[in-house]
Amino acid sequence: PPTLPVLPPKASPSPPAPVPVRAAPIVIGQDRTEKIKGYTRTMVKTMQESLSIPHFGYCDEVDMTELAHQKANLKELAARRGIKFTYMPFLIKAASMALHHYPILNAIMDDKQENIIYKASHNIGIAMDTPDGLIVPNVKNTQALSVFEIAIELARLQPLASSGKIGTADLSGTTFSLSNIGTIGGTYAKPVLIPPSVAIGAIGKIQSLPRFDENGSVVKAHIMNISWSADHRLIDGATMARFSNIWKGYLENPASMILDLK
Ligand code: CAO
Repeated sequence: PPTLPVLPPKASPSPPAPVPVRAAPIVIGQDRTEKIKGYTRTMVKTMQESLSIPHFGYCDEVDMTELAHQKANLKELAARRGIKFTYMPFLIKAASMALHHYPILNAIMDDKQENIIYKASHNIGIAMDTPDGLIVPNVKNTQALSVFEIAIELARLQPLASSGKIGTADLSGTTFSLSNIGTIGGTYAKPVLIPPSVAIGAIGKIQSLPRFDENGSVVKAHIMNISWSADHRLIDGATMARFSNIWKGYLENPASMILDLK
């Protein structure tokens, strides 16, 4: 009897794309006045102050493929120690390590605009989206913390921020900031400085995109955009670009980060 052709096994269906989070529509039947308070009140004041600073922007893309390959492993290792692991601690540690090369980006100017104060602690502010609005607590002394210790500190700060219980100590003394808007979406942004610090970076969504490898072949890469803003009174574009290159280098080649870790 004729034999039936052997069909190739069916490829398992790819997982469905995540449904974008969409807030329930709020119908406002008539004008409503609401007192500006809480985190929004702070945002009004800080951003108003920020407006007096001449900002410039600098953007680049970072190939996160190596780190993306390590993510599952790192997540499992951290989970065994009871901590949820994301990219954030790496982004923060890489920034701190790059700040050692460009301490001017971790400096502030005194009120009279006569002196530059180079801050010894790398207190990296992290923009957090909470039910009550934007808040920027900082992870203190990141220059002395391991990537895992930064993850622990984020795990302490995040629930405090979401429940509106964050204290002044966690909010004050920011010397440099990162804002991971990519957790919500978007690629490039135009972040606004948090005075008196002189630089901030907005992290875009990591996307799977085609890129050329060193042999000229097209490969699937995990690409993340970074948008820096800096205070042009103290920082010039070349300094920002050189700092960004070091930060990017650590993230693209995590082994180089291990070499420089103290
Ligand atoms: N691109 C793609 N995926 C990302 C990502 C990015 N840029 N950043 C984080 N993710 C992933 C994480 O790895 C995690 O994935 P898994 O669940 O598979 O591990 C998931 O998204 C959720 O991450 P998270 O939000 O729980 O944690 P985080 O440490 O990455 O970020 C925080 C923490 C506080 C930065 C974030 O929750 C947040 O609030 N972001 C918004 C910041 C903001 O509002 N900025 C604007 C300020 S100006 O108005």
